[in-house]
Amino acid sequence: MVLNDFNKLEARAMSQQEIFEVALPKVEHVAAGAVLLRSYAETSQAAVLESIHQIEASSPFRHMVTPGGFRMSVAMTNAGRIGWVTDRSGYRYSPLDPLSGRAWPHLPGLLSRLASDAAASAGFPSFEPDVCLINRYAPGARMALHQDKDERDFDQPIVSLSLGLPATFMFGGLKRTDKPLRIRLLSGDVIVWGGVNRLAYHGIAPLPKGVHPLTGAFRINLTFRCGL
Ligand code: MD3
Ligand code: FE
Repeated sequence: MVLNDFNKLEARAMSQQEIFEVALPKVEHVAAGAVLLRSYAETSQAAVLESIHQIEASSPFRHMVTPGGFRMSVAMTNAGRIGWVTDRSGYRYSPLDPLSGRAWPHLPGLLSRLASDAAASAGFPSFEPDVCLINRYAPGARMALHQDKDERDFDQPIVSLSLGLPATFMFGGLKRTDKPLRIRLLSGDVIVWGGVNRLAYHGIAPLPKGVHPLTGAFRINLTFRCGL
C-alpha cells in the first residue's frame, strides 16, 4: 500500500551521508584563495531580498554607462559608505549616488554580517565590507570577462552572493587569455575570492530566460568589497 510505503520512508533513520550533508557546510574549492560555499545563504535569502527592496526604494537599479560609452546590460545599485559607479569619465567608488544626489543607503547589518561570516569561514577572519554592489540580471544580461581592480587594498577578499535564477560564472586565470572555468551558480551560493586569485579575470555568461520563486525573471548578485 502506497501510504504504508511512504510512512516507512519517513521513518527510516538518516544515513551517515545525510547527517554529514545537514551538519557540514558544503565547501567547494574553486582555485587558490577562492572558496565556493554552496547554499550558504539559503535560510536567509528571503530576508536578504527584503533588504534589497529597502535599498532600491532610495537608490533604484539603473543601467550605467561604461567609459567607452556602452550602456551596461546589468542594472546596478549600491549600499554602504561608498558605491561603485561608472560613466563616461571612468570606473570609481563614490560616496554619493549620482541618481539621487544623496549618500547610498546604509549597508544593512544582516548583509555585512553575512559577508564577514562567509569570509571568516573561508579563512579571512577580519573582513568588514564598506560597499555592497547589487547587480540585477534580466534574461540576456551578461558581464564580460574583467578584473575587479578599483579597490585600494587587494589583500582584502571579495564576497559574492547569488540570488534567484541560475547563472554560468566564468572564472578565468590571472591572464586574459587563460581559458575560463565555467561554474553554475545557484540561489544562496556564496563565493569568497582572496589571495592570489583576487585579481583573476571573471564574468557572467548571458542569463537564460527563466522564472525563480524568489526573484521572478531575474538573477541578483551582491558583491561585498572593501573599496576604501
Ligand atoms: C573572481 N559580478 O560586479 S561576482 C562584478 O555575478 C562582478 O554579478 C559578478 O564580477 C556577478 O564585478 C560576479 C563574483 C566575483 C567578484 C569578484 C572577483 C568573482 C571574482 C574577483 C576575483 C575573482
Ligand atoms: Fe567583477
